[in-house]
Amino acid sequence: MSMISNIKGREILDSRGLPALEVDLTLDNKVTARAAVPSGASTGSHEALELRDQDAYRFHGKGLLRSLSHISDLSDKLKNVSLKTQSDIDYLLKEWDGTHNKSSLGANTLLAVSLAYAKARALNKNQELFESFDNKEYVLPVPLINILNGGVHADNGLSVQEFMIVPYGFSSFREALQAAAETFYCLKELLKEKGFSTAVGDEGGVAPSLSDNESAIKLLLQAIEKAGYSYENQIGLALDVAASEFFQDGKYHWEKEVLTADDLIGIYKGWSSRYPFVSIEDGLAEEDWTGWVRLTEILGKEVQLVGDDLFVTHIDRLKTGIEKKAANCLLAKINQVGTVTEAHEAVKLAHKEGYACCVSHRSGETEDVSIADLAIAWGAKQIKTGSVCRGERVMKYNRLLRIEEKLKQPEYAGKKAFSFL
Ligand code: 2PG
Ligand code: MG
Repeated sequence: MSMISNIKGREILDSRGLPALEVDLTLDNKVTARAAVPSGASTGSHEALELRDQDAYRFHGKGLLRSLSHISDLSDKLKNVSLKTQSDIDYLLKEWDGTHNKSSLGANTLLAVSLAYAKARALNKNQELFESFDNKEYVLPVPLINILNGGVHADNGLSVQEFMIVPYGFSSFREALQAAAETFYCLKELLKEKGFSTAVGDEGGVAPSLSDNESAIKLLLQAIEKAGYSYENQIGLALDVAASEFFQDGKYHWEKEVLTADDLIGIYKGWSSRYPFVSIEDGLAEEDWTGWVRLTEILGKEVQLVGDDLFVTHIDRLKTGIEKKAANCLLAKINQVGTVTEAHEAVKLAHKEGYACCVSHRSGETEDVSIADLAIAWGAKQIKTGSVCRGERVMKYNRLLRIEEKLKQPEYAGKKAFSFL
């Protein structure tokens, strides 16, 4: 592997207009790779630190000048250091940061460098990013497509953050995406007929002011039917409840009520028996381990239970979950932990322990489409990257279409992505 000759960072804007970090990493043979870092709105409190300047006079405190200065230091330190593998550079980044939550250099700073290096390594080997890892069994992931936004991604008052459709019953990614897009058009038509707004939220899903969460679920089912698909065996449903957002003083503040974990589990149980749910993410709060264990005992055999804020892509939190038997799927977000290697390690542990894995975007996204490649490279079989609307979301789907076209015998994960289907 050639050596790093320069790393140049810059502030760009993400899909919400907030500063995002981008770097161009150049090797001594002039190969250059560019990577950009996404950013969340409903962040788990155990996520690695996203370094922002907190200078109220620039970008309302969200500037990234401190990160840029760290990147310029890292560029100097990494020059002419001999690196062979991805973990070589990630180990150094982690060591130089030296904190448990990347609070000295910032997880965004580290990820910009780590991801750009991953892309440069692939380019240098004349490979696509998805080809540059050990796994050579390339399976196109099932997308969990957030076509109706609520929670902190919209201002419609719905407590559930993401209402997703999951087109698993198709033989290719292309067909699955087409079915999802057609369902999305039908959802918008239905909303228009009913006099609701079709304006979209942060992740490109519509964000109508509905009276309650269950109305949103019913609308999704109507849209699937109207588009001519079956919710019995083609398109399932998924939620990201993002329950930490409405957990206060040990209670869940849900649709004007104050509920216990058991009350919420009861609601999910009822919904799962009435509606075709395949996945529920962050159904309970990040600290409610007792609730999570019960939720998993009660629903874990019939529905995928995804830990996002619960695990924050951190191997230690995942280990705790495995020991306690909490959740059965890891949501993998590279910026939650700060390096490609650490996120990959978490995915490997999840797979080893029989947990499913879904690679995920953030609500603040950029033109960087690496997660499409990583979902394939890591054998994740599932990807969550927003609606079939808004450029920064569809770019990831389009990347998957191109990869599918490039593969000789592309395989779509389909039902195999979910152990109970
Ligand atoms: C989530 C994500 C992505 P955010 O909670 O899963 O959909 O949202 O990036 O705002 O944390
Ligand atoms: Mg989430």
